[in-house]
Amino acid sequence: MPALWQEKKALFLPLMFSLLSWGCMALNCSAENSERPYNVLFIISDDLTATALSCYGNQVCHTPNIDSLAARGVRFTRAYCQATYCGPSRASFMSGYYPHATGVFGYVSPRPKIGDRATWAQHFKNNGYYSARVSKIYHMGVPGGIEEGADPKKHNNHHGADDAVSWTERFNSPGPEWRALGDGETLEGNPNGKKPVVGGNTFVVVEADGDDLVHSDGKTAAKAVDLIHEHKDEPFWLGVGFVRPHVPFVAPRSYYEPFLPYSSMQLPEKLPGDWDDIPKPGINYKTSLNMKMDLRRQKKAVGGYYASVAFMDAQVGRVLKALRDAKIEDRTIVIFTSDHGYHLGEHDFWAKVSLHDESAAVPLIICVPGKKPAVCHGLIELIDLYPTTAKLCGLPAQERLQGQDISPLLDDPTLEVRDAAFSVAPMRKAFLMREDRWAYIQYNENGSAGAELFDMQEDPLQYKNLIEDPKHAKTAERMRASLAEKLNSLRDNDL
Ligand SMILES: [Ca+2]
Repeated sequence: MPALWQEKKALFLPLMFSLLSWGCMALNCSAENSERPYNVLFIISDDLTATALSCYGNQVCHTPNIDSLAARGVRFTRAYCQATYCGPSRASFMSGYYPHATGVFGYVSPRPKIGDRATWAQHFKNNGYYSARVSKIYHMGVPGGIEEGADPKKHNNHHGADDAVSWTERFNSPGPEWRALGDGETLEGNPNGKKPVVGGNTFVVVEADGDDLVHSDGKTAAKAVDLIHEHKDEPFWLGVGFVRPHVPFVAPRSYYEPFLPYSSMQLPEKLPGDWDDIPKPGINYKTSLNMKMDLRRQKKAVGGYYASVAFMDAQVGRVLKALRDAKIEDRTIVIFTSDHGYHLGEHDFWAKVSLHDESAAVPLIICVPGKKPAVCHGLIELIDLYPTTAKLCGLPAQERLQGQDISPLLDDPTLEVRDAAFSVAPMRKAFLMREDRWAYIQYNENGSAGAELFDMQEDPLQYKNLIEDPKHAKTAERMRASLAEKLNSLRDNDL
């Protein structure tokens, strides 16, 4: 029966090919370097600020599982995202190009802009790896896309701004989000308390009934555990995307206990006149004022956020345990990060978009088997992850990529790979150049909507804008020039 043979051949040949190529790769690996790690486990949280993690110094929110990874890997204290909200940040580190190179500033896939060039996961797939994502790696609406996944009528529409060819397989993790059963409150835009619990990009806290598996992140961890066991004998690039602590702040009740009563939560210091030296577009899009959140609601927002972080940390623990159980910890590179940071009331700012450090910096831990644990204060960018992991795994280098191989920092954390980190907030037409000592933020490409300059040694919390200070005019001018040069250089690309 020719048709059946064709079908069998169609299945058989690629299988033979992949067995042969994996066999060759395994031989190469053992011949060249039997110690070479070759799996990549990329764990990314959504809207997570480093300041909420105990390994970054938070005394209230305990994150033992992420801390355990930090204790055996390299923890970066100055890693920056390339855009301060989901869509462009994720499109950037997955494609290997800056947002101003691709023009991807919104919530869309980078694919139309990069043609057939391989994304990060796809480069590994093209080199014989099993490549998969669980839940949100490229942009996916939270909570909308996560809820839609749970709705059988909308079941096919919930891949978000995903890129199908990046993956051998992909899996979504639908969840109830703000509709979860439990005690919920809308904190934002609800001064009289009459608004019900709502969806969308709104500050909502739900102390949920039931266990971890009710929620998207619980299901994501469970699926990742299964995939690790199923694919432990072949090289894999596995992306595990947790959606917490993105709003709504939803977690099982037990995760809230350390943060009750909410009145015990501490808010950042509020300085009178703090906004007086901030240009108008530098006032964040969400503030205590425009969200109409009084002190009680602000403290509950912090507690709700921390509970979501603690819940997400527990899911990270399940995934890390699977690596140990599958006995592949010694040949798997583990990366933990977030797509951008988050404000928790600093300057009365909330959420993302801002280019202050709380929002533009990200937590980043890279754990490579055989390398010593360390803390690295060097400036690096999320866009560096693609070329760095390709190098560590011995994959072909690609000149076109705009990130840098920062793997030397994993051997010597005192090295300096970058003079500055670069990030943008496209919806504010805002740019950040972050050097060791200085943070320079500019609004509009020509600076016509103002700028901020901070001495990060003297003023790490960024209270005193020095842009008008004649003593620092030269520094401001130098950084304005280096920003223009950076934009020029990244626009010079192969796209
Ligand atoms: Ca995000």
